[in-house]
Amino acid sequence: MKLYTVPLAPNPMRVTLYIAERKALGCDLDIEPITVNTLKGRHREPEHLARNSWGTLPVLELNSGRFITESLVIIEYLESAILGPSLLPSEPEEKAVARNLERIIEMRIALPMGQYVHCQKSPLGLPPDPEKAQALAQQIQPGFDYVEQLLQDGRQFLEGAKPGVSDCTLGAFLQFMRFTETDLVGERQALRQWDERYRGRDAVKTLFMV
Ligand SMILES: N[C@@H](CCC(=O)N[C@@H](CS)C(=O)NCC(=O)O)C(=O)O
Repeated sequence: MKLYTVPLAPNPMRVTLYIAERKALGCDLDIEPITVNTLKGRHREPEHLARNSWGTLPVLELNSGRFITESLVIIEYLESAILGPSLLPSEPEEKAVARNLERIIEMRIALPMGQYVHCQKSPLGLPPDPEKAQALAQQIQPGFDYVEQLLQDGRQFLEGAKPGVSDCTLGAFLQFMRFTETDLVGERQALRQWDERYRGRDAVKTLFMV
């Protein structure tokens, strides 16, 4: 399989983090990463549009030649296709709780965070929009409050004792926030400690650029 990706961008990064976590658990994931240079606009060129007409990254090319273009679906595909220790729980109720948390983080934090970064200091060169950035920064706060509350029971990672798919999503988007050299986490100590704990692990620490 091939993973078309780009460093720093958060959706590709959450898949990269997921792959690193599975490898750290001892799984043999035979996936070749291929960088598509978004700074040069390569994701908008016919070669990439043939893989994904939306022009976004990541894209997973399956051995059959088909393409999967949504990061969470890529992760779920790898969960079911690559046997061995995995990140999502197998028991249905636990799996639903883990997926539920991942969706909350994506919708309440990750989506506005992605827009926020592009309004502040877009790696794609989009024009800054400080007013919109300010509104997005406010929009993210309840999501951070939710995570801060969740961590109050002393859990090490977002879903419990082990890193899960939620950690990959939040970790990738906090890296993207750091790219703007801003900090929207504020006084939330549990979230701050989670961030340090997650980033300090061997599976993750060499992957982050900021
Ligand atoms: N829903 C998609 C979103 C992918 C996405 O928006 N990727 C960004 C990078 S984080 C991208 O390729 N942006 C380039 C563009 O839209 O031109 C997913 O989760 O994979």
